[in-house]
This record gives sequence, C-alpha cells and structure tokens, in this order.
Amino acid sequence: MIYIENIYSQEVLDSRGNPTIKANVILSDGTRASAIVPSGASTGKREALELRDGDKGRFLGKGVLKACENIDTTIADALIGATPFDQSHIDALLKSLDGTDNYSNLGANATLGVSMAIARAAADSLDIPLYRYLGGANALILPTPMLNIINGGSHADNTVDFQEYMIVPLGFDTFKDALRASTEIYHHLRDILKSSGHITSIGDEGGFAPNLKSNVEPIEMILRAIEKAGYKPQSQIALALDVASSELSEANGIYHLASENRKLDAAELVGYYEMLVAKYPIVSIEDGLSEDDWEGWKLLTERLGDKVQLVGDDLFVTNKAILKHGIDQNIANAILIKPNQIGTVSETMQTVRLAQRHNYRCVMSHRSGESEDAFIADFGVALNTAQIKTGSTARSERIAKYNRLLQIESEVAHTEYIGKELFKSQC
Ligand code: 2PG
Ligand code: MG
Repeated sequence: MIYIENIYSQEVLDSRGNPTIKANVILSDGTRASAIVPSGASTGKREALELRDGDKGRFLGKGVLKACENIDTTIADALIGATPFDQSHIDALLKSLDGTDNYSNLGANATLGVSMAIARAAADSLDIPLYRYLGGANALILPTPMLNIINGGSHADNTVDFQEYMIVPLGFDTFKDALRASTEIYHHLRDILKSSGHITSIGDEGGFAPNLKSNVEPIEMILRAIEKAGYKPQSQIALALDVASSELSEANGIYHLASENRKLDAAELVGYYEMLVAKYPIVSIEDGLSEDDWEGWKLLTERLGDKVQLVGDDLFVTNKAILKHGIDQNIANAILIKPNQIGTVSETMQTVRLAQRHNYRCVMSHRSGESEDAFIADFGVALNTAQIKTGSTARSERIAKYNRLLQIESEVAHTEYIGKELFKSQC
C-alpha cells in the first residue's frame, strides 16, 4: 500500500517578493510533489489565518519560518504513514491538529500547502491529471476567465479606487479563442493608454495601473480597446468589476471614492452601480459593498441581483458557514473561491458544493500575491466552477494558470466553454 513517506517545507518567494510556503511531499512509491501557497493584499477580516513570523529583522516581519516549522514537525509527524488517496481524511486531520476554527495555531498557509501537495502527489502517483483526480470524469468545463486589465485600489500605486477592471470574454466557443481575444484587447489597451499620455506600468495582477481621474474612465478606455481590437462589447466581451469596497469604507457606513473626491453611503453607492450597469456592459460586480455592511448588501442584491452577478469575496471568505448565512438572507448570488481563505482543499470543495446546491455561481480565484503554481486552474476545472479570475495576460504567475487551462483544453475531448450560456440573460 502506498503511503506518505515524508513531508517538508521551504520558505520561497511570491510574485510580490514576499516569503511564502512551499510544501513538499514524498510518497512511498517515490512520487514527489509540491505546492506553493498564494497570499492576498486586500484580505477579508474573517479569512483563515496566514501565519507570519513578525520578526522585523527578516523580510520586514513577513517570514514564514514558524509555519514551515509547523509543517516539518507537527504536521509531518501526524501525516507520515497515512494514505495520500483520502483527501477529506487528510484535511480533517489537519483541521483537528490545528484545533481552531481559523487555523490560528498552525497557520492556513501551512495547512493549505500540505493539503494541495498531497492532492497533487496522489494524482501523480495514479498518473492522472490533477483536475481528473479531484473532479473525476465529469470535470469538463473550461472556466470563463475574468481578466483584470486595469488595476487600482490596494493592488497598484495609482489614483483608481476600484481594485479590478476585468474583461469577460464570454462570446466564444473555446477557452483558447477567448484568451486570444483578451490578449489582443490587452495589447490595444496599452497602445490607447500610451497614445493618450498615460503610463503603461502594471500592477500586482498584470493589469495596467494608470492615474485616471474617475472610476468610469477605465471602463471607457477598455471599451475603446475592445472595439479597436475588432470585438463587440457585450455580446463577445463583457466587463466585470471588483470594487473591493471594504478597502474604501470608512466609519459610519461611508465609502470614500478618493479619485472623484466623493463620499457615498451604501444606498448612493448602489445607485452608482445601477447607473454603471445601465450604461455599460457590466455582467459582474464583486465586493460592491463592505464585508461588514450586510444591510447594504441586501439592498444591492434587491436592486441588482436579477441583472448582474454579485460576487462575495471578502464578504464570504470561502467559508461555508458565512456563505450559508448569506444564502439564508438572500445576499449576493455568487461567491469567489480562494482556497487560502479557508485552509484546505476539502473545505474549499465543501463551500463550492454548498454554493452550487443553492445556485450561487462560483468563481475560482488567485490571490494578488501568487506563484508559478497553477493548482487553481486544475481545481476550477475539477469543481466545474465555470469561471476563474486569475489576472491579466501578463506576469508569468498569472500566465501559468492560463497556459495550464490551454493545456487541459487541448488534452481533453468534449470540454465545454459556456460563457455565453452563463451570462445569456445579460447579453
Ligand atoms: C481579490 C483578490 C484577487 P487579494 O480581492 O479578489 O484579485 O485580491 O488577493 O489581494 O485579496
Ligand atoms: Mg476581491
């Protein structure tokens, strides 16, 4: 019988040059696999704990040696000898070893790294792709990407308040064609920015980070790029926003749009979104209101929930219990799925299952601090999330995911790309 022979960790770097965890697993049949954990900047308050050393003498306090030690001692001691082929058992063991709700003992960066590395080792040992191991024969949907081509908020040092302006290439029959169109638009956007005197440097997720005067200007620029590239806004390329509004909220339920020099309450902000949705081909808004503003979310869902996808990221933090609360109260209609918000592969799967049972859409997602690890590409296909958010068509840590999806599409027969179907009522 094949068992886990060794588990060990390394402190490596993420795409922002911050330390993160690489977990390595060796099986008794000689299989070796590893996984690298991502890290967010605009994190939700109720995310599982990312354990950092806090020793200012190393990496400005961001080292992860304690989390590494937890892998090399507590976790390795408990999991060596176990079968790698029972993911939910492995993840339940990780949870009970930690003993808290949010992994504040071992660190969710430690547990997720091991959880992912064991899943990958199991797949490699069986000589099947990761998406097939985690998803079975029914894992056939290539996710429609949301590509973040203008970065703002805490992902860029510019004046744009909203964190992410994304294009959604929904009107195509294959992932490959959708990605090609998106890439062409990205290049045209660079030319447009350049010729109108803006900088073309990029933010954390590979989108451009120009200093623009309002939160509408990026939308206008992107629409010009779509047309210049020869595509039709709406029917072929729609737009999506991640406002990440927890970052804009002040005390007393006020949201500060600094670039427009305006302060809005929740109802006014919802009114602003209604105007945007009426005027532009926007099919999805993420974190339109702050994670603490459930009243505001209720209003947003009432007013726009049957017109656009409303995605809870900081709001739900991939947490099944919080999502359940949202479902019960009719808050949002979709959830962002980030494995490191919850701490293991199995808990991520549970949250996706709950969402899918209640017709909440799922968007598999990267973090703003990423690595060359493309686990989420396989994971999105495995869980039929049908959507993925993994940055622009620049920066290798983003491209790694797109290239993996291209490979999956090319090696599997009967895959489906269902962007048109997903957003048919909006296009
Ligand atoms: C988000 C993410 C990813 P971060 O808010 O959706 O784009 O950002 O990883 O910084 O939380
Ligand atoms: Mg978000």
